[in-house]
Amino acid sequence: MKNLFKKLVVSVTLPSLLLLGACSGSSESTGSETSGGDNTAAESGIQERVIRAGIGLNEDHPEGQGLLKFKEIVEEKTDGKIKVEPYFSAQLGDDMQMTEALKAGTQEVTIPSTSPLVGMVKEFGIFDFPFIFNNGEEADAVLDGAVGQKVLEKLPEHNLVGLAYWENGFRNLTNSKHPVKTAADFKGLKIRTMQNEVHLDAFKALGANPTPMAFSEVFTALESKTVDGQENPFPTIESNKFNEVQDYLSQTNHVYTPFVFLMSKKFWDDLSEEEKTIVKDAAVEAGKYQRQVNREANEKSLQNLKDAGMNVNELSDKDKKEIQEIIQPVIDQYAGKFGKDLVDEMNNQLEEIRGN
Ligand code: TK8
Repeated sequence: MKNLFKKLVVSVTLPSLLLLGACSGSSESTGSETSGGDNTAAESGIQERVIRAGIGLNEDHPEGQGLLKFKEIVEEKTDGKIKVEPYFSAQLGDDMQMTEALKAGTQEVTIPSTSPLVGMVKEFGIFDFPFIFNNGEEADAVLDGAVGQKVLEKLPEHNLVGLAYWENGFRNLTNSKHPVKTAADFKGLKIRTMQNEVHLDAFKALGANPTPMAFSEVFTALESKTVDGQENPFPTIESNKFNEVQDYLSQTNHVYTPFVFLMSKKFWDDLSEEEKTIVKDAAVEAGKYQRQVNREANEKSLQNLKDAGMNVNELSDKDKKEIQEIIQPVIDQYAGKFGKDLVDEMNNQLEEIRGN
């Protein structure tokens, strides 16, 4: 009888205390604003749960390292009650397949490139504009600011919650035919791109012959010469050993790709406020770590690829400018499609950062 009474008291008072805390603003939850649902129950407590988290890249890649960091933080903060099971190298599927699994509630976390998600949330496409960011810090400011947040708010209607942006990084072209130094060098090259219309049209504008393809098929497509080339940041080229089937690496730095930390909304909605805060904060914190690791890995990977015998070249400012001019109409066209206001907001923020 005494125990039952105790239980009752606990179950009644704890949530109300939390509610009071939330109202007085003393327990500021960073997680609640991303829920997007009408799940307002301020439940507390941490339950035993398993988060199956899959990514397309390998464990040794900075994304893999970031995922391990997320696991470490979540398990530490929940005393091991919430377990994170990491799955690397597209074991659970490609970016799009895993995203579908999240929507269906059969997987809890994935951290895809934003680019193949543009078919679902078109606004992600504004980050696919070539040469839009000059460096990682500019990307951080836009992604972690109002613009990035506005795009994340489109996710709950697709049964997804976006908890943070991580970094895939600046992409560079590899191919098996010849060095790519000028706009003319792109002509006729069969290039694998992500499933993204901006990328496809940009390469088409340059006279290349782009083919969209899931990432896990890329190595084989390069090896069998189904395509001549592909483009990805240096750490991915190294981690996936594309140098074994590609001789030429051109430092095009043509576009920045964010990763977005996605959680199944079904799983998210079931979490208590306390759990939401832990999970969201861990995604952000692990993301900061991941960006740092990625930036350090970038230079190192470039050197390793040179040492491994790749023929590496840079682009002159003049050639870069010419390439930019050829691609600009593609950007202008898609700016209208993805939302002029959002694009203006991004550009204004970037101008401010650059002090123009
Ligand atoms: C990994 C992908 C990948 C991306 C691509 O899941 O597809 O080329 O850059 O690394 O997100």
